[in-house]
Amino acid sequence: MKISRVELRRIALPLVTPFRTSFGTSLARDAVLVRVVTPEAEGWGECVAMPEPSYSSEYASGAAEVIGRFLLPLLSGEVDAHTAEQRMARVRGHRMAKAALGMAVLDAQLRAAGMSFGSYLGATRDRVPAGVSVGIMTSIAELLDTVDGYLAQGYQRIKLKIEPGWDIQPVARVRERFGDIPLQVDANAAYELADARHLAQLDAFGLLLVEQPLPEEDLRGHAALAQRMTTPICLDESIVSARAAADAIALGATSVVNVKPGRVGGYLEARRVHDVCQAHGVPVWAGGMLETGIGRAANIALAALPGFTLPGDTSASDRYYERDVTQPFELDEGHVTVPAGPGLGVTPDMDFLDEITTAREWLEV
Ligand code: NPQ
Ligand code: MG
Repeated sequence: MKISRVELRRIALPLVTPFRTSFGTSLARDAVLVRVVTPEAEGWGECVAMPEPSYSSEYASGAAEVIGRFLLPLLSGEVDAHTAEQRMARVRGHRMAKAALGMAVLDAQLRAAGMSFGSYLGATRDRVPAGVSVGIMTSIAELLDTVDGYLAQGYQRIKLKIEPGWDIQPVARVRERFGDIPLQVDANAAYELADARHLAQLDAFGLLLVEQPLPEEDLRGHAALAQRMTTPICLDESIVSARAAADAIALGATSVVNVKPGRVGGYLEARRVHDVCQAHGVPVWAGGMLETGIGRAANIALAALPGFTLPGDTSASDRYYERDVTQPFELDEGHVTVPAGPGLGVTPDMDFLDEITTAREWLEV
């Protein structure tokens, strides 16, 4: 198909509550959306980059610039999701920018073909169990109330953000109050290998995994840490491609993998990460980047692939937003439903989208 033109939108969607991690606190989701217009259909993509380079080196304005200045010019003439990925490979890095544009191309292609994301990617289920990510809080009491609320809503797994000074106690108190619920932690790279003895105290709590305890580049450190604690290590920030997943597994740096299409350059590469992990018997789960219903729809479809055997951060829309850009994803007996319609299976409410748009730009290919 030929891309006629592309719209870049910057949106600001307030969060229902501040979301605090080891790298900062977010009060709203400030993101870039991509709309690809073709004669046959329109497609939507969501860029997961944060406004600042705090989770990874990419940031929203930079991604928008790379999409408009370097990626879109590569997509003239006949393209599809695969050829777009190949052409975009000439640009080094900028995986979240590539993922957003590639997702919009794939959505347009699939809507035109009348095929859902799930069918295209190889989903084997029509609903997936939903986990929830719980931020760092100002008190244990607030944390316990928050976890209580999510469990009451039916969430199948609790993930606690941790950092030095907020780690062992919160985990111990959640275990004490709620017993053996499925529980894991995410440090977002806040520790060093020297903290191994401290982190090994987590082994007493039967966690599913500890996510990205050390910095993104420290594969050797994660492999050494894995020898010093029994809780499985799960990498997130470090896994930037299927090759990175294979290397981390071979080095003993990870035994579970958090799959995020934005972090690895798109949904085609995310499926390759899944395939590589499955080939090594390594379970994967779908990570989250506080996506709106656009990115959420695609992640839920991906989470329905066979190797996704752990609940992901595919929470309901109302975990983050009072009102979503699309029809909201809701929890039904602890599960979210994989959209069955063509492409993403959801469409943005354009009036609401206009209300939350802070900037927009039409680009010709
Ligand atoms: C993670 N996500 O797994 C990321 C961290 C994260 C759900 O924990 C704005 C945009 C704020 C993306 C905060 C979850 C964010 C963000 C945290 C991603 O590491
Ligand atoms: Mg993480």
